[in-house]
Amino acid sequence: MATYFIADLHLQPEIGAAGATSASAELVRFQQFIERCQVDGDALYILGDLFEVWIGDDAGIDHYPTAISCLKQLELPLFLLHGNRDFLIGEAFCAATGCQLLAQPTMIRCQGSDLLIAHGDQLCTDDIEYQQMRGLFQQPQWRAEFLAQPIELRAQQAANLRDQSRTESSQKAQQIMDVNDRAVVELLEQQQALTLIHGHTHRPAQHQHETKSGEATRWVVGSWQQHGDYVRWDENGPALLQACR
Ligand SMILES: [Mn+2]
Repeated sequence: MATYFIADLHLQPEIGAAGATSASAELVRFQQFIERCQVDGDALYILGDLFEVWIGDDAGIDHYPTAISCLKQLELPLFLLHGNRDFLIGEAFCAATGCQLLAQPTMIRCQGSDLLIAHGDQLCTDDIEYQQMRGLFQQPQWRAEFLAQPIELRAQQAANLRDQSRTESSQKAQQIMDVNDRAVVELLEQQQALTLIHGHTHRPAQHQHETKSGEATRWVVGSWQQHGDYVRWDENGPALLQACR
């Protein structure tokens, strides 16, 4: 049996402007991946940014019908962490998919090992502007006010935020948008963890870090769009794999 981890699928809304549904290559790959999980998986962890945009359960559940029914059909324990694109996923999504929402970060037990899971954006502490925005989105008042608006307005605001983020990202050094090593070590020590799996940076890799408790390993799950990156953890340990290779 194996435990599966995915992050940053950034699935696009399935309902087009004319109300027609369309299955993107990413969505088809996601469906195939879910079928694979069913074969030998004992759990699936989604480490954030499953969706490109989520403006509330009242809109999102209708915007991603195939992805939702795919998750619902999966007969495995299913866990989800918020990403920076889909942090408004809530209880209605969980009810529709059978997914359990986990706090960020969370220690889990996997194949006999303890490990820490997170989306990863909280570790990008060199990006001050980004962390300020993140802080705003965490505020209950901001969330309540955003969700109180009509769906069309929310969709427009989310599109503006994504445009802004794209422009800013293109002007920032790659280094600034990666995790900060000190933040990683602090988190590992605070959580007394020697293994961390996260996404967000779209830079699949295995890194080593020196901590007070010893050498720690950090696995970065890649994004879905290029190769369908995921982590599969079985009795031999974790491995970075690609769905379309
Ligand atoms: Mn992200």
